[in-house]
Amino acid sequence: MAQRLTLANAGALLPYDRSRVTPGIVHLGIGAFFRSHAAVYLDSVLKEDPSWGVIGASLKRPDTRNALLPQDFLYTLAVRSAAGTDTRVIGSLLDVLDATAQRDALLDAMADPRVRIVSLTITEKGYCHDPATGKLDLNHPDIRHDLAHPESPVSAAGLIVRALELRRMRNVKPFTVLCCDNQPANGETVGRIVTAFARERDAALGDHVAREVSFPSTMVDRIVPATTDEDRALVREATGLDDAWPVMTEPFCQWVVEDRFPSGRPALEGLGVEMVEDVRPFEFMKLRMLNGSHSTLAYLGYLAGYEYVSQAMANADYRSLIHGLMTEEVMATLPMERHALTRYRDALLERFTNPALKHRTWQIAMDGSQKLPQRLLGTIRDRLARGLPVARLSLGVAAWMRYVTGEDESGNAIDVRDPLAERLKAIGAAARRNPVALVDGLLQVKEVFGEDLGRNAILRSHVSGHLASLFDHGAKQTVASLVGGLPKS
Ligand code: CS2
Repeated sequence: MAQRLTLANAGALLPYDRSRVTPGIVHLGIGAFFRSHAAVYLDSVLKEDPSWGVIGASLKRPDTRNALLPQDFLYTLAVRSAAGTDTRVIGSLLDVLDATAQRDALLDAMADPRVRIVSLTITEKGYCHDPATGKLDLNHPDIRHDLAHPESPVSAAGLIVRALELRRMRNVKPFTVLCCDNQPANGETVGRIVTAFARERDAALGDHVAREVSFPSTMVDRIVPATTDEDRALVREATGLDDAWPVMTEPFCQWVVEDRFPSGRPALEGLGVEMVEDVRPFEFMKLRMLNGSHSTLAYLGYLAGYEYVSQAMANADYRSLIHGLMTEEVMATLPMERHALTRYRDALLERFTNPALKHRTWQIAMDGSQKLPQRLLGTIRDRLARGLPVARLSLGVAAWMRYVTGEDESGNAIDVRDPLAERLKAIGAAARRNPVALVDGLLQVKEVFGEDLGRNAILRSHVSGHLASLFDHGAKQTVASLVGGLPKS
C-alpha cells in the first residue's frame, strides 16, 4: 500500500513554505478544471508572494473536500501526451469548503479582507441564466431560494452578493469577481447576472455592485478529462503516493485576462498569462473554434460509438469535418488574421488527437442546452445574416438533437445530462423519429435558439436534412457523405 500524499511526505517538493501561505482568492466550483489551470499558475506565484493561496468551495457536493482533506489539500497534476506523463504536486489550495454544510465558513472566507479575488468555474448552468440571452433567470429555483433567504444563499450569485454585502457592512473593499467559465464575454455576463440579483434584493446594494465591483473577462483553455481510477493508479505508480483526486491534463495551457483588478492581483504576466484590455476576440475564437468543434465531435462521436475524442479524430471523415468546420465556417466569423487562425486550428487538431488524453465524448456532450448558443449558434447566426452556408455547423446542431432524444443508434438509452433533459426527451418522444417534427419541437426551445433562430427556415431545412440522415444511416455515414459532397478545405 502506498502512503497517502500529505504535506509531511510531499511538502518539501513545493518551492515555497506552505505554512506561510495565506488566502488571497476564494474559488467557487473547485473541479478538475480549476485545479489544472488557475491553481497551477497560482502555485507558481507563491514562492514570490505567499499571499495568493486559494480557498476552494464546492457548491453542491462534498466529494472534493472529502478526497483532499486527508491529504492537506495537496494534489498531483499529471500532464499527459504521447511522449509520457509528467507529474507535479500543487499546493496552492489551502482548504476546500463544502458550501452545503459550511456556508457560513464560506461567506466568512469571502468576506475576509485578505481575499481580493473571488473566481468561478461553476459551469454554464451554475449561472442560473437564460443561455440564449445571458440574463438572470428569476424563476430558477436557486435564485428564488436566495431571494427569499439572502443570508443563506445556495447559488453563486447569491453567495457573491451576500459576501459583497458583508464586506460593505464591515467597510472592506469589494473583491474582484473573476469568471473562468466558457461563456461569451464571461466577465460581463457574470457582472450582469450578479448586479441583477443584487438589484432584486435591494436597489442600493445593486448600485453598490454596479459601481464598485470589477468583473474582468477571461479566456481559459486547457483540456481536462474527468479523473478515473485508472488515472489514480497511474499517478500512484509515477509518484509512489496515493492521491484520491489527481487531475489529468494536456501540455497546452492558456489564460487571457482583462487587467481590471482594483483590489490587486497576483503577478501572473511573468508566468505566460496574457493580460489584455479586451478579451472578447480571444473568447470568441476559443468558444467557436475549440468548443464548437468539441461539441460537434462529442455528439457525432458518441452516436458513432466513439468513447473518446481522440478515437473520433482517428476517423478521417470526422477529422475532415472538423477541419472544414473551422476553416470554412468558423474562421470567417472571427476578427483575427487568417494565418493566426490557421495556426490555432492546426494546434487544436493536434490537441484533439492526443491519444494519452482520455476525454470522453459523453463528458463534453453534457449540458448541451447551455453550451450550444455560444459554441455553434452564434456562429450560425452570424453566417446566416451574411447569407453564408452552414452545412457543417448545422450537422453539429442536428447531432445534438439526435443525442437528446435519449436513445442511441442501437436503441440503447443515452444518459443525457442537461438541466433541460426531461423537456428535451419529451419533445424527442413526441416526434417519434420524424426529423421535421423533432426539429420543429426543439427549435421552440427559446433558451437555446432564441426567437430568431427558432424561426429560421434555412437552419430548419439544413438541420432536418441532417437529422433524416442521422436516423436513416447513422452518424458515421452521415459525416462521410457530408464531407464527401463538400469541396475539400
Ligand atoms: C469541453 C471543455 O466539456 C466541454 O464542454 O468542450 O471543457 C473544453 O475541454 C475546455 O473548454 C478546454 O479549454
